[in-house]
Amino acid sequence: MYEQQSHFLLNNILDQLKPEIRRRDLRHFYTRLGANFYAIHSLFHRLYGQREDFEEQLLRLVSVMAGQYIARSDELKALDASRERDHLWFLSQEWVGMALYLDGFAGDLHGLDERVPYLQELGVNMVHVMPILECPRGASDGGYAVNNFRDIDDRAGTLEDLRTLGSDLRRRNMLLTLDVVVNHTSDEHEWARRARQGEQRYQDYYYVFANRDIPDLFEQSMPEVFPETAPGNFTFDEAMNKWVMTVFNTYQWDLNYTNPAVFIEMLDIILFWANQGADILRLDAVAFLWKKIGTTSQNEREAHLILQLFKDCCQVTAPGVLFIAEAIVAPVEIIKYFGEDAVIAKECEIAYNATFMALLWDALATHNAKLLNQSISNLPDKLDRATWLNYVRCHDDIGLGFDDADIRAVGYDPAAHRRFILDYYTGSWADSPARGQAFGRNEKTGDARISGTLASLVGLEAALAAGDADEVQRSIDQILLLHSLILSFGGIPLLYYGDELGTLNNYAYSVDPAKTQDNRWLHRPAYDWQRAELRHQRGSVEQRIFDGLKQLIAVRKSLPALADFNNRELIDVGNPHLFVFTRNDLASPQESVLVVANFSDFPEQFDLNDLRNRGRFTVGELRDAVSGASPEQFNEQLVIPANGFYWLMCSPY
Ligand code: OTU
Repeated sequence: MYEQQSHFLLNNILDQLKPEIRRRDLRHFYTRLGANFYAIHSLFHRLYGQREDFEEQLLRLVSVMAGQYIARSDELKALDASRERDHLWFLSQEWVGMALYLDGFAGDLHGLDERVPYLQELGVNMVHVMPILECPRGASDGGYAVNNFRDIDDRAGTLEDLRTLGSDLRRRNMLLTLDVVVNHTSDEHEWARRARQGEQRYQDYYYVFANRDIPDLFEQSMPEVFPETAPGNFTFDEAMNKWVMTVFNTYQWDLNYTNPAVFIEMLDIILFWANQGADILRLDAVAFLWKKIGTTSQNEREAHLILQLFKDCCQVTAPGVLFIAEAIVAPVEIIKYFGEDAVIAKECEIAYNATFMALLWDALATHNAKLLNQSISNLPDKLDRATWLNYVRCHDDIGLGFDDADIRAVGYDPAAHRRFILDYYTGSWADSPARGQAFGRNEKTGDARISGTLASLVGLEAALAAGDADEVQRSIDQILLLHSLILSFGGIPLLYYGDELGTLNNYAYSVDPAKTQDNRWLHRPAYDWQRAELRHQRGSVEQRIFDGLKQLIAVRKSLPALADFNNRELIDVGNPHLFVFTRNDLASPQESVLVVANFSDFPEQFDLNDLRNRGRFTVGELRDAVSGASPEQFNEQLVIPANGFYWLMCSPY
């Protein structure tokens, strides 16, 4: 019954499309629309079906999809078609990403174009350029407060520059990732300005309230994202004389997705950026898309429906384009952003593996992999056509997002353990070489997160200051150890700009009034390209890190076992310092890889016989794929150096 209704509606809509749309050759569009319409209609109906103008809104939705399909270039349409044929393309081990701030890395889009060879030298072939849209001149949350979703900030360049960069990257078989900040706009966005001028239509784009009644109800259960600098979730706007919901900073107004006009506008914007040549769109803060009184207003069911609807619509207009879910939430919640009850991703194909990231930092601070092993073995398998974005650092703080039950299961008290991790990385723990700072400390909950660059967090800053060569070496070993894991775990590794050179904290941010309140700027470096040249100087810190990573990346690309087909198996070798797993090459099992990582400051060992006896492997002549050498052994004991790792070629039975 229902499908018939949706077919009837679709035919009606097609009849009503404007003649200029109908006249075009839309064959592929119609095929995909036909295939997806039942889902689109159902989702749109679940979200907005109670409205009288529902059908009118649905017509607008389809018109937007058709309009952007018409605007899509032939080159991108051809890419869509080839990716439909090879629809698991992004699971390949050949992809290696880097996230960067354009101004800090290269100044502007021209500069970035010139620096592409540098990225290629390292082996990076996916570039995530963080927000470059028009944004406020002062504080803009690093561009995550957007003034205009359809134009590049003039400090970064022009739309034309972006399209040039996009086609340059395509020519080099590299991918472009751009952000779409779907949850909020800046208070300078035209919608916000018109809301302020009293236009009801635009006040309805946001959550605007005449008094504190509803805000107070929300506040009873909503946590605070930036408790120190933007406490509470609402801001009083003088011009409107009303309260507006601002979950992040006071100048970031949350969009109201109960209004279908907002959904349609944002879909149009998503498709617009797909049409500018983005291969992947990072959807920012997706956990926050739906607000409900009495809840945390994160991970709500409707937030998932919105994402599914974005995906279904994008699949019609620009099916080659992937979504990254940026949902830095609890482990069991993150995985839902691939889409629940599905075999292949029906929301976002890629999700930040914030769980793994936080666990890596835990392992480093504790010198053991207990919580890492425990938590990863508890994670459900991801869907088939979906993959993780694995990272060590990004432009944000490190949140200690592990599960309390897992912490208890390995014998720690959750509160005390989190306090220890925080003390360790902020350097207040006696034995800690880390130089991080606490971010987002919440006096009410005792919660806090961590800022600082990878190099400063692992102790390179302290080691260089002390002139301690051993400690310098240890920091470098740890930088490579962490990367060896994000490069082998399964998923797309996302390096963070500056980490490949061991960039230390940038304290200069504190003199900039637009940044001084936000210590995440510690780890958002401005490149010193002179220093980057040191990567060519043998023995320099920069060379040791850069070449180490370059080697790891090259080896990753050569090992099909490292592609992401749910082909990972965790192995308990009975040594808590070690994190061990296999990556099975499904096509040629003898090319499988045994990944072994040692988080201890001392050499560690495990018994290879044990593995053999358990009938899991034939490990004959051992060879480390990274160094090409045979690892040290004493009888059957495999020896792993302090903070060392191996990618061993092996054959599981
Ligand atoms: C994202 O952050 C961005 O990555 C941040 O740079 C922005 O400040 C923020 O959105 C607002 O646009 O929303 O789903 O703990 O991890 O705010 C998680 C802080 C987010 C960030 C969190 C994150």
